[in-house]
Amino acid sequence: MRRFFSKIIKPLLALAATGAVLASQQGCSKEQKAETPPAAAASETRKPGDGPRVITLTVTEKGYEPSPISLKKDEPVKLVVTRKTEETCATEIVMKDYGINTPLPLNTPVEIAFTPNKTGTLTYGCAMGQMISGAFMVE
Ligand SMILES: [Cu+2]
Repeated sequence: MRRFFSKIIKPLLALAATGAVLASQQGCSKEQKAETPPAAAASETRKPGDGPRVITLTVTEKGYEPSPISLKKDEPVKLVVTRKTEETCATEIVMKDYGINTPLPLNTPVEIAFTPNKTGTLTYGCAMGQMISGAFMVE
C-alpha cells in the first residue's frame, strides 16, 4: 500500500509544485490547495525542538542548486551539499560571513552547520571571488 501510495503521490506532488510555481508567477493564486501541499513545503513543517533545518544543495553545471533559498534568522541550518560535476570550479563552498570554506569532494554529501544571525541576502560560492555563487534570503 505504501509503495502504491508513493507511486501515485510523487507525480501528484510534482504536478502540484509545478502548478504552484506557475500560479505564483502569474500572481493569480490566492489559495493554496491544502490537501496537496507542494513537496518543498513538507520539510518546512517544523516544531520547536526539531533539530536544525536540513537544506540539500547540489552543485551542477549550473552552479549551486536550488538558489535562492529562504532561511529564518536564528534558525539553525544544516546544509547537505553534494557536488555532482567536475565541469565547474565550484569544488568548495565558501561563506565568508560565517567562516565557512569547505571542500566538496565529488559525489560526496558534505554537512555544514550554521545559524544565520542577521537578515538580508547571504551569498556563498566558489573560492574565486564567488564567481559561481548562490544565495540565501534570511528573513
Ligand atoms: Cu570559481
